[in-house]
Amino acid sequence: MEHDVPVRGLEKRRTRRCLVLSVVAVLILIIIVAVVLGLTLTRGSNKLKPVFLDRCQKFKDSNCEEIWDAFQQAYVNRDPCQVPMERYDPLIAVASFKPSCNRMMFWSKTKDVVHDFTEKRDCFVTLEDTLLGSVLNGLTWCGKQGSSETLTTGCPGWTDCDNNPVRSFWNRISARFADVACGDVTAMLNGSIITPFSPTSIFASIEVKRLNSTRVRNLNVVLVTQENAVTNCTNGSLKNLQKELDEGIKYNCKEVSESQLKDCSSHPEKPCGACW
Ligand code: N1C
Repeated sequence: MEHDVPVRGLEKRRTRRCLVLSVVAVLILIIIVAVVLGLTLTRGSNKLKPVFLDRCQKFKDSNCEEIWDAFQQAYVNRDPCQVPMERYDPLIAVASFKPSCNRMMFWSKTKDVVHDFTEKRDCFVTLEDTLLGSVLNGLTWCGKQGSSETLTTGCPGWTDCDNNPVRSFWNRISARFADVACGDVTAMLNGSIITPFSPTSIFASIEVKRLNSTRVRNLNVVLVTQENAVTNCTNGSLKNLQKELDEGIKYNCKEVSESQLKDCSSHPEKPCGACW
């Protein structure tokens, strides 16, 4: 009996502590749920526009808001596997570019070597030097049905479905780049792989087919080789390339080692044509 009062006080304190702990636990749970929900609902949405505009504004006199609108109408509010390349036609119309005859550089499976070279020497123009190519280089985007958002995560990958927004974009602007090509055009292909002219590449499946002999005089292939080269200009796939070319376009192929290219990049005083 003597212990009755202190024991009851202890119990009360325990109950109060339990209550506080439960309230804190519930609050933490609510915060976690809210954060997770917030993250999933805004899953990388609307992050692309600022990058797009920022890169676009580096090109003088461009109407970047208009170009953005034309760009996003291609894929917004659509199933991300139902975006054929024609969806980008309006974009091409608002962001057209003037071709630089004799300076256009195509490539396949040599992305790093090509850009390393073209950045150091102001001789050739790749698609990534044009407004649309440079703005979207390295980015991923898609939309979803019933939403006006642009997502940058959870989008179909390059091979998940043919008509995905990123793949269709590169198909469409690569087609345009080849349509306007003129004079002598150059293509850097990879001499360290068995099939430098791969039928599934954009270069083979889109660009080469669209080079037109009324505008293009020569196609100069630069086959980039390494020490232990696995291919040379007699490679079978390059025979197919010649067959694919529009009659009247002259074909040329030269094996150039990567070290030769590097050497040339470090001597920008040499004339552009003197690298191979
Ligand atoms: O499929 P590819 O090469 O043959 O495409 C390269 C070819 C070039 O001549 C370019 O004009 O097509 C054009 N092009 C790009 O400019 C480009 N920039 C970035 C095609 N694809 C481009 N990318 C990305 O590289 C694209 O997202 C895709 O994943 C690769 C294609 O490279 P590849 O197979 O080496």
